[in-house]
Amino acid sequence: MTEIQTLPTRPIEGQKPGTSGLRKKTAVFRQTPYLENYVQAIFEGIGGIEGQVLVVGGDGRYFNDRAIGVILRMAAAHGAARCIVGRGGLLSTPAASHLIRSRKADGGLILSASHNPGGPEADFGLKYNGPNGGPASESVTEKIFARTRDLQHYLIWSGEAPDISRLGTASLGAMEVEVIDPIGDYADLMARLFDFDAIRGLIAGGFRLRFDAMHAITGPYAQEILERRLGAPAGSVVNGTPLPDFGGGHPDPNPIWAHELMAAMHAPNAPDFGAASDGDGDRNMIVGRGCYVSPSDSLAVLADLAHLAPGYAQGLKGVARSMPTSCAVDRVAEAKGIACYETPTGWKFFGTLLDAGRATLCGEESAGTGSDHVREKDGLWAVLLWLNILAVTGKSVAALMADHWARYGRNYYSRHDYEEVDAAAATALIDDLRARLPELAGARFGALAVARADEFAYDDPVDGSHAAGQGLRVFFENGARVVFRLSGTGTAGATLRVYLESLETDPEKLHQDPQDALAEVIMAADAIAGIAARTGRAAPDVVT
Ligand code: VG1
Ligand code: CO
Repeated sequence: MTEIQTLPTRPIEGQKPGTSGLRKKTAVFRQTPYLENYVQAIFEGIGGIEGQVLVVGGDGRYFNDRAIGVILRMAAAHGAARCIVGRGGLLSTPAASHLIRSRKADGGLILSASHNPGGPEADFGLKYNGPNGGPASESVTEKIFARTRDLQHYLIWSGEAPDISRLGTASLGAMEVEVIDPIGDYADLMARLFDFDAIRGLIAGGFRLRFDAMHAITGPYAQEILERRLGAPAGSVVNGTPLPDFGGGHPDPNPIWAHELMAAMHAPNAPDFGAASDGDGDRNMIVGRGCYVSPSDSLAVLADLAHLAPGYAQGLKGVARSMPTSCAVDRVAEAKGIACYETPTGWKFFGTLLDAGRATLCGEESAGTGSDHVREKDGLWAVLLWLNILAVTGKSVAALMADHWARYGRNYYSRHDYEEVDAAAATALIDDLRARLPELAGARFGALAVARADEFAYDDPVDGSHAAGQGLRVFFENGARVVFRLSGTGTAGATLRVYLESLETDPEKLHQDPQDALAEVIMAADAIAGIAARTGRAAPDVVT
């Protein structure tokens, strides 16, 4: 007989969500009751799910299918009315966000560790999104974490979860499981926002594009939208079949991990436009022929020209960027006379601004851009907005960038990551620097003098919530800036992120290599924080 089982459990240490949900080694998640505990804590933390409708899906990484089986059985045991699941358990993060909104669901569970590698030896993750389709706020996240520390039991339906490989509705106890096509609704939304005729015309005229899905979730979405609906030749989408281990790579769209695309875009017969997305489809990388576009610059260009797409023809209500993201978009907002908000890292901080209609476009330096069409960043959305802009202006990516810098100046920008650093050493680096912040003003590092230094904290202008400890900032007198923070998405050791920026307005100096343009800031960053000495690393592991 199938029934609701109440199984005893004990709190598990460290189930603390980071920047975007809980991420751990797959092996950890697979060890019963690790996943069960966390799902129980989510359901308790949000006040129960009796009678609720939930969206469930993930990026297809190893353990995605089995984890969904557990989630469905637990949702049934907790009295949910219905779970809407992407066929095969697949849903990109932006598509899941859209589905929560369009179906007026009460929330959703998204299974992903995003840009982290997947597979039995790699990473897994789970996060809860609320009824607005966005990541749970800090306060909800805190409640979930509090429940993980106090669990006595979890509820699970004893029967098997239904087959989710075919469309249709099945039942699990009193709960319905509705398996839907993960792509159609999302593709329709994109068709409403962008001028597909104009993009189709561009492509029909010989414009060549290459989209690298990095063996992750966006492959089928990109094939449907770019190839089938917009007419890009078959094969324009590469690495388009989602694999449980993403082909052994990091599904992280940056010049390091998407080097295959970078090589193709710098080859003699390069396509006109290249793009890539990450494991769960919310990030994007944009490359023109021989021209990489930094995510911060991409946000600024999109903010400047979004009105060329039908969905944004009315103009933007405002823009928002995470604090470490370059100030390029601020200059656009200033010119347009619209508000520009500066939030902590992580998409959860944009939700209130989008819900309140204060911001239309948001972005992060980590290759995340999005708008109020959903409550997550959206990789393919950014690609389509770029294509729409290119179709309307008839310019190349390189020409658009040159125009942008000529008008607004160029915020040279780079992020240096030191990965899997000893956690104690990384924490000590940050703690010691925090203690020295008050003395830094006036100090000189090479050619640079410090104007001021602080630790970023955020007061949400909509709900008044306060977020402290969001990164150490050092501002120099010439307008340059360096930011230090520790990653909240890693699963081993600590990752130190150093964000470097300087503004250049001299028309003669707009086309340098960012590492050269930032050389003084890079040296100052090391002198200020003692990176090499404390981490034992002579150079960063990843430079983007
Ligand atoms: C990183 C990025 C951050 C992004 C987060 C989730 O966080 O820096 O900008 O929002 O990943 O993106 P952290 O704490 O490691 O710096 V995703 O596409 O991994 O969900
Ligand atoms: Co992601």
